[in-house]
Amino acid sequence: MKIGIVCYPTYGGSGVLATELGLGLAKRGHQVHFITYRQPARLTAFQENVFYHEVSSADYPLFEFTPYDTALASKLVEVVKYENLDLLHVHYAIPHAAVAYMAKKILLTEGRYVPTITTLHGTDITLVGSNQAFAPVVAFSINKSDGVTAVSKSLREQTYEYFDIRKDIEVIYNFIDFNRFKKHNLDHFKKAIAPNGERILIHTSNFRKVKRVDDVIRVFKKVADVMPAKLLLVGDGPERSHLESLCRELKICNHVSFLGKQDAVEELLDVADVFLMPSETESFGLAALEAMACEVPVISSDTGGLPEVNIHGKTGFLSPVGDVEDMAKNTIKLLQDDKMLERFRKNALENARLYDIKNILPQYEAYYEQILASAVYDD
Ligand code: GMT
Repeated sequence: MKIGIVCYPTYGGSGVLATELGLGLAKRGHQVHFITYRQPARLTAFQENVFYHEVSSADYPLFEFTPYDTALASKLVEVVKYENLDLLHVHYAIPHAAVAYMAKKILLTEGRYVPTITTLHGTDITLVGSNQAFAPVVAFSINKSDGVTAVSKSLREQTYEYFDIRKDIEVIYNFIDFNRFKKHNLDHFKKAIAPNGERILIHTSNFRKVKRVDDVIRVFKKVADVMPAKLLLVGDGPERSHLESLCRELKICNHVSFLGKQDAVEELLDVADVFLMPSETESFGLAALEAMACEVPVISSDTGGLPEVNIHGKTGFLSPVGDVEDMAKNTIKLLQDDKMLERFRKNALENARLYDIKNILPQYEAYYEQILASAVYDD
């Protein structure tokens, strides 16, 4: 099959997932064409069957904002036509679902029909998509996609709740590649970070408000008050300097390391005892799955799709959003009981195996086949 993949090329979960999906499909013999405004972060080396088409939008003094949507639609038309693509799979509805629809309509004027599939990732429905500034276009373009997938049951339900959707939404969960995310037992690394055997807590994200990294720091403070502990903060984003001030205010700077964006997240997860994800909303929580694959239990909020991934009392603990007290209590309970921690580590790995890329990729392939077989042009 020849598949066009459109996504955000950043370190964000939707871009990471779309890139890994494309690379995985290419390994299974499909021809994959990434169409993005920059080389995707995880598209780093040559791979057979993988092609990359950069969308460059012309600048002009009249434009305060460059018209990316128009440039992307034009590029999609070109790539579908000249690379003879069978389908377009766009990740994150805004603006990709609407742009794909526009490209589809343009191609139709030339007698060429290309089915489009939109994968909903989270904030394209919740925080951003439901905002009236975008909502009418989001609803329209989801209804005009030939196929729609969501990364959790919770996100599918939220989509039906927020919009008037007249399509079946298929749930295909996020996945993990165990060749990369697995326990390596990097003991020398652990000694460097926690020389006196301190417990290691970790959080990875893009440090936006929705991730509630303040809560990570406040939970850590409560844990560090009762046991020697270190906190690794991986990633970067708009909240960073505010978070640094919070650490100074709580007088915990010596125990907190801001590591910035890291490529080898799996090496840091390898040394961690607990992963913290107190997000305000989270459609799935790919970062939590990455932690679980490395045998790290998860202390998270109970929002969105997190209860589908992090099983309360088995792979970690869930608490209401913002309940720092409960999250700290659960973390301390787990870290004070070696046997429980070991059991939770094994459970986390076992649960993560359900999301092995080897299980999920065939679900996408089957869905592609289904859409190709049933797509009917609907004006
Ligand atoms: O976080 C976002 O705003 C968008 C998106 C991204 O690009 O990082 O993240 C979402 O997609 C991931 C991959 O499907 C999910 O694992 C994340 O849970 C989801 N983030 C939110 O829902 C906040």
